[in-house]
Amino acid sequence: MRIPSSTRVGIVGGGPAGLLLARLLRGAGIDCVVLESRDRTYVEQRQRAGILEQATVDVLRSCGAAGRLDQEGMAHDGIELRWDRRTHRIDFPGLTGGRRVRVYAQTEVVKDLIALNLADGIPVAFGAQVLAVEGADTERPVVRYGLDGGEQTLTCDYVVGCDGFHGVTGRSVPESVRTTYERVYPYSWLGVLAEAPPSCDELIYAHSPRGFALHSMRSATVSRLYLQVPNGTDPADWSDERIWDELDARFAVEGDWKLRRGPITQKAVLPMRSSVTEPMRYGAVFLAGDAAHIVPPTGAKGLNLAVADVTVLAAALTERYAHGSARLLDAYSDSCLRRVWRAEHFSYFMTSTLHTDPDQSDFETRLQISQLDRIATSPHASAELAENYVGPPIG
Ligand code: FAS
Ligand code: PHB
Repeated sequence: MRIPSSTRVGIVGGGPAGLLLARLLRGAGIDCVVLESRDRTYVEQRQRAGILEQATVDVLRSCGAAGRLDQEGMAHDGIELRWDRRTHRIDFPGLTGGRRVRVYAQTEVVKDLIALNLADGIPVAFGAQVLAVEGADTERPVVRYGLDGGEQTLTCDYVVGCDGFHGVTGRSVPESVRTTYERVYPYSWLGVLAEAPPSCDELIYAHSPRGFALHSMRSATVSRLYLQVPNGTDPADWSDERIWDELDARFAVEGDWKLRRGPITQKAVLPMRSSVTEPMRYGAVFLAGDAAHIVPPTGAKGLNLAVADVTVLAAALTERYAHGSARLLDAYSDSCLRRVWRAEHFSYFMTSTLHTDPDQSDFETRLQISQLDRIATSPHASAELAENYVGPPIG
């Protein structure tokens, strides 16, 4: 595919944020280019999120990217919390006036967006390593990138950094105007993909003295599971049997529920971090998704926040080009950060309530148990969790 040397909006990163932004801009008749450093196969296979909020589903539908999601996505009306061999179900529709979530893997969202964008002729360059974004404080910022052994430039009206936590676009925001708020957690997640039918129709979030565990799924035959492990854990130290035995111990509950086992096909350790970079805009450069903020995956917010950011930004760019007004562009950072900080707090709440910090005191453990008891016995506490989990409308 020929990549032009100039465009209206240069998008750095071809993950969900960059790919969806490109699709929304194309729908508004705004030319853009996506520059992705990895190859297509790598981006499509990268195991990540699994839960889509209703607002995310609505946006994907609005731009014609929900065909397979509507066929294969699994609507979920609740989650189960487990602790102290007890269980409590959070009823999303009952507590939020009908809202629910869908299980549909990020890998599938990315595959759908790439196929649709390429079919519509949106320039998506794979193997394009962005080296720098220059002139952020000018009217014609330039993206410098390497492709096929040579160096190219892309001159833009605007550049949007959708290049994730380790991206380069954020560096074009001078340190003098940039503030990063961060918390690194004293544990990580060992995530596994197993050829085992889900052991429950819904997700199970389990608190245990041995550490947190999460039961999720990808289909009727594939389970997605996570367990809290020390930072620096090597996945190779965890045999299939050790993983299943540990999950069994952490999901233990009264009654005859049984964890269904099967061959584990993927194992990876991912660190847990909360991080927000403010502002999410500097001059002609905008940040969206993980390039601007990171949440621990306990609240299933990362992908959904990325979708919300680019939906707000696409509307702002549409107003700019259709009506010549920069009003929404000027409001982008503040309006996104309100949603971001709400999701940061919820993700921190779910993580600190459900995980067992190796250095925590017995007093802190009792506080966690008390919080879980409160959720189980108070419809207001359950509703607060449900509202945050299903997420607010976008805009
Ligand atoms: P992404 O990181 O997905 O995409 C950024 C893209 O930019 C990548 O494709 C990268 O290759 C590219 N890029 C980077 N630097 C570049 C450069 N210099 N030039 C060109 N391209 C460049 N969220 C959940 O809600 N639930 C989960 O269970 C969950 N699990 C996760 C597991 C892991 C291991 C990680 C890292 C994240 C997880 N997340 C989860 C969060 C995740 O889903 C992100 O929120 C989501 O990928 C955000 O999408 P993007 O902002 O597009 O960033
Ligand atoms: C997943 O299915 O990958 C998943 C679901 C919920 C989470 C985190 C990950 O909170």
